[in-house]
Amino acid sequence: MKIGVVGKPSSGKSTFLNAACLTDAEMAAYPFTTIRPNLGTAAVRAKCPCVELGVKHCNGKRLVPIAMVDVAGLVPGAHEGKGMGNQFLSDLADADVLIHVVDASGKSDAEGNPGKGSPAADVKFLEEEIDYWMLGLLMKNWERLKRKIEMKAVKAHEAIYGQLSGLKVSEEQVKKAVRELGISHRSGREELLELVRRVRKPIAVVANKIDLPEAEANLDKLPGAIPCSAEAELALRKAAEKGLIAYTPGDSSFTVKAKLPEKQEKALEVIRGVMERHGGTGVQQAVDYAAYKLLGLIVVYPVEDENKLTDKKGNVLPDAYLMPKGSTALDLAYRVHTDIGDKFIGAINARTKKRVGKGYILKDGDVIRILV
Ligand SMILES: Nc1nc2c(ncn2[C@@H]2O[C@H](COP(=O)(O)OP(=O)(O)OP(=O)(O)O)[C@@H](O)[C@H]2O)c(=O)[nH]1
Ligand SMILES: [Mg+2]
Repeated sequence: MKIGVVGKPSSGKSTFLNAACLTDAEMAAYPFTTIRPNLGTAAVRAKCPCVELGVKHCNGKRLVPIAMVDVAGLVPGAHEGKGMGNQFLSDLADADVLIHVVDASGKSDAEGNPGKGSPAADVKFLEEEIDYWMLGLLMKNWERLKRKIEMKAVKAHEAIYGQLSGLKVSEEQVKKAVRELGISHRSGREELLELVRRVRKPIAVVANKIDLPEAEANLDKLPGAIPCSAEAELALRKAAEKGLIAYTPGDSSFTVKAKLPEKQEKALEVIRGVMERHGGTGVQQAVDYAAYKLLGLIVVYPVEDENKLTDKKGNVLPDAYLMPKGSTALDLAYRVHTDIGDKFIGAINARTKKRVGKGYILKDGDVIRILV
């Protein structure tokens, strides 16, 4: 699973990535600081079953890894080659979900330069860029695909899914949209545009720079957006790494553990105020929202001993995997290793100690031993 971080230049994408992944991507107050994509590993919060099942692992707050990519800024017309053009749209191809980092302060224009911006317009243009990009991919081959559909060599949804499958769109959604829109070999640009709107990757909108009063004032223009200060989260995570504060990503507050210089103490108190107003910095909230609400993922814990809940070496609940809802015991086996999937003969639900078959639908928080 992978989260793509998108938005116009200078909206704070790389800061968001660094805050979520503790990476060292370059951040700066000028557009197109990022050109080549930055990769990191973020974490989704989960309730570790260790507490409930009485084994020692953590305090119940589990962080499950998820890949994240931060790409170059998008400007209106990117799909036609404006700004950095289309390249970074391909950098997003294998993302399952997007987090759109909007500069909610409205203090940068559409190209990311200091000036007047419209956060609401930013949300719209970004969606359009993604749609036109996907439309472009479809239109490029539409004449050929159309003929195949007309000759009944392939069904419309198969042809379209085949063309878009590299983008990690859902086959089910493509099928549903093709049916509902009545897409056939007679369909044209407008109908295909409506189709890509329906099947594109889900997008979580983040109202970034909420530490600035201008951003706070703009929140009502971004309905449904998650208020966020990537800069605050980054500062907290760095301070926590140095042992200066106690803070777990996603917490609504933090505690200071060391005597700090006055300037740093003041900066932290400003951050505390932002967190009090919004229930946290918003970075972890956005990652969790993308994973759980938009992708509907569940977390599953494979073990090799269903009684001690350990692997062979005695590590308690060693792994946690994010999986799509509806995944089966066999899917989990393949996720652990292709070999394990090939040799699968059954599984044991460690909570009930009952044996389950390959078709068993995994539940969030399941602890499973796979039998090979
Ligand atoms: N006040 C405030 N500034 C922020 C926040 N997040 C990022 N910034 C600032 O915004 C500027 C741009 O940040 P980047 O993370 O480089 O933005 P980007 O979207 O990756 O930019 P490009 O790579 O150029 O597209 C920097 O000066 C950051 O310090 C935030 O939450 N609050
Ligand atoms: Mg950047």
